[in-house]
This record gives sequence, C-alpha cells and structure tokens, in this order.
Amino acid sequence: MDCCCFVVTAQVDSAVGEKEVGDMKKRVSIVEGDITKQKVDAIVNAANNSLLGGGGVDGAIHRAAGSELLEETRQMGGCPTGEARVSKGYRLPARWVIHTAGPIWAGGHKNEDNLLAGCYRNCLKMAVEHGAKTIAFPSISTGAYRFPLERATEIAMGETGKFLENDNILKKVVFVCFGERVLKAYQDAFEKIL
Ligand code: AR6
Repeated sequence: MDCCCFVVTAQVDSAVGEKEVGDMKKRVSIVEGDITKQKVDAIVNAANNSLLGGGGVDGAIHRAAGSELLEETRQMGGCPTGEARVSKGYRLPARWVIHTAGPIWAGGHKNEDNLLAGCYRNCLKMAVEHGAKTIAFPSISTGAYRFPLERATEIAMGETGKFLENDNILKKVVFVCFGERVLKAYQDAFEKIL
C-alpha cells in the first residue's frame, strides 16, 4: 500500500488573497497508505509518553526503521503529551522520525483537543527547525487512544492550515490514511477547513 490512491488537488477560491489560499491548499496532500513507505523528509510517529515503541503505527515505524531507532529513543527520556522529539529515520526512506505522544481520549474534558493541536504544531515546528521540506502525518490518537476521528481530522487540518499560513519552508504536508474510513474523514476535513 505504498502508492498514493488519492490526492486532494487545490481548489482555488475566487476571493481576495486567492493566490495565498490556493498555494496553501496545494501544500497539503491526503493519501491512503503506509506511512513507513513515504518518501518524505520526516514522518511523524503516533507514539506514547515512554517513546519505547508500541503497537499500531508506532510498531510499524520501529519495525521498518530497525532496532537502532529504539536505541536512540531510549536515550530521550520520554515525551510529555502534546510535545515532540526527533530521531533519525535509520532504514526508513524518511531522514527523520518526529515522535509525538497524542492524548488518550477521555470524553473531551481533559484538554484533549488542545493537546492534540499541540502535537501537530510541535511536529511541524520541529520539522522546519530540522530543515525538512516535506512531512507525513498519521492520524494521531485515533487508533488505540480512541480520539473521535472526525474531530481529530478537523484539528489536524486546522493546525496545519494555520501553520502553513505563516511558513514558507514546508513544501508538502501529507496526511497518510490507513484505510478508507480515515481517508474519507480527511477529505471531508480538507473541504471544510482549508
Ligand atoms: N501507516 C499509517 N497509519 C497507520 C499505520 C501505518 N503503517 N498503522 C496504523 N495506522 P495508533 P494512537 C493508523 O493506534 O491512537 C501505540 O501502541 C491507525 O489506523 O497507531 O495515537 C503507541 O505506542 C490510526 O488511524 O496510534 C501508543 O501507545 C492511526 O494510525 C498508542 O498506540 C493511529 O493509531 C498511540 O495510539
């Protein structure tokens, strides 16, 4: 599943600031596939506070990168929820892995929205600080951590849009969707938010 089955193309609005809006949309892609196969500068890992690996996308990234990744993340001393840490990509096509710990969904009253927004903001910031021009995200917190998918995709798209408005370094932000349900949610959020 390493091919791009779906790519959102830019819809240029006929409003003031047309060029800026159009350009920002063109910098966002939505694809269905496996993030470990993405040929981008940095991929994001939906990790946990320990940064010692786990299941889901975290497990897939560690398997594909090889054991050196765990050796490096072991030295990091964990990562608070909403923050991000960077490692090398080892055997992955991506040069860097940006590890972030998303919030565990607890009904919406434990600051989950802001913590998830922080994950996106901090990963994007860290990518730029490392000179990455392309970055791929999985759908952080929407698997084992049970964050409602539609709500999460709107946060992902909203934070990315806000970041790109003020950044001219990142050329492409790719949302990698594992399965059709996730793909549809990102397509809907793209139309609604960007
Ligand atoms: N490529 C892209 N997306 C994937 C892949 C893949 N190879 N594999 C799974 N997904 P999850 P979380 C999707 O559970 O909710 C781990 O054990 C998956 O379908 O991986 O943030 C960590 O160690 C879903 O849409 O992450 C933590 O303990 C999305 O990735 C905990 O799970 C996120 O699902 C983190 O939970």
